[in-house]
Amino acid sequence: MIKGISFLRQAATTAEYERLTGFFSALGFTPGNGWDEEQSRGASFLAPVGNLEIVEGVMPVTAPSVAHVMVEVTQLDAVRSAALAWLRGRGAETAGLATEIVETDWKSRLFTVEPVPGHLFGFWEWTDPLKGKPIAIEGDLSAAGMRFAIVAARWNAVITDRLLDGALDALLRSGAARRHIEIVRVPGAWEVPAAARTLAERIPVTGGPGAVDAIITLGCLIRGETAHYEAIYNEVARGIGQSQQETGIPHAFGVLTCETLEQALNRAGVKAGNKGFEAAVAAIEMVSLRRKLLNSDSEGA
Ligand code: DLZ
Repeated sequence: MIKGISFLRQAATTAEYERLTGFFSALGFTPGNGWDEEQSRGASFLAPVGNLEIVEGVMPVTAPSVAHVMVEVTQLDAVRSAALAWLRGRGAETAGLATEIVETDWKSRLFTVEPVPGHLFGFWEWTDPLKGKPIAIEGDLSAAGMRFAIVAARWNAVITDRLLDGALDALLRSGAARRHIEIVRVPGAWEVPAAARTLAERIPVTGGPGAVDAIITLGCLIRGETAHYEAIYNEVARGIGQSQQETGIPHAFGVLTCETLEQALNRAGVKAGNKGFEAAVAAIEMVSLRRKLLNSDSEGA
C-alpha cells in the first residue's frame, strides 16, 4: 500500500540547514513533524499534493540548471516577491539566486531560486487559471492544526489495535501534532457511537480538553463470532451516522464488519490495506473540506 512520497535534500552544514528550513517556512509551507535524533535531524514541509515524475528527454526546468524539486503554486508573482524579500533580508545578492519569471512551452510560468548554492528549486503556476485545478471543491490532506479524537473498541483488540496504529500513522504523517490526537477506548463496537457523540458535542473549557475537528471510529464485528451481529452492526452504523449528521462534526467510519478473523486481519494491515489508516485520511479530508465550505474558501479547488 503506497502511503506517501518524500524528497530528501541533504544540507551540508548547520548554516545550510537553517537557511533552507527558514526559506521554506517563509514561503508558507505547512510544517510536518520532522525529527531530531542523535545522528541527524530533519525538517519536513508538506504540500497538499505530491508526486514523483520520471522524465525522458528535456527536463521541464533547465535554467540555470536542472531543478529536481518543482513546487506548483498559485499567485506566482507573490511567491517570487516573498522569495526575494527573504533573500534580501539575509543580505543576499538576489540577482544570481532567483531568476525572472519566464513563460514555458507547457502553458505555465516559472522561476527558479537557489537559496543555498547547489539547492535549486523551481516554482511555477499554470497560465490558464482553470488548468490543473480540479473542477470540484475538495478537501486537502494536510492535518496540521487539526484536532482529532479516535474512538476504538477493545473487543477484538488484535484487530482494533492495528486499526488504531494505522489511524495514528496517517494522522501523524499528515502533519497532525500528537497532543492534538485524543485516544478513547470503549468496551466494544456497541459503545462507539455514544463515546463519539459525547466527544462531538463537548464544549471546550479553559484548561480542559478542546473541541475536536473530527472523530475516527474504530471497531471490529465478526459475523461468525457475534450473536445478534446484524442488530449490533445496524445500531453502530446508525449511531455514528446520526452523531455526524446532527453535530456536523465529521465522523470517519472504521468499524470493520467481517465474515472471519482472517478477513478482518487482512483489512487491518495484512493484505487489503489498513482501514484505520483510510478512515483517518477520510477524516483529514473532511475537516479540510468542511473548513472550505464553511468559509466559502474555494481557493485551491
Ligand atoms: C457482545 C459482543 C459480541 C458478541 N461481539 C462483538 C464484536 O464482534 N465486536 C465488538 O466490538 N463487540 C462485540 N460485543 C460487545 C458489544 O459491542 C458491547 O461491548 C457489549 O455488548 C457491552 O455492551
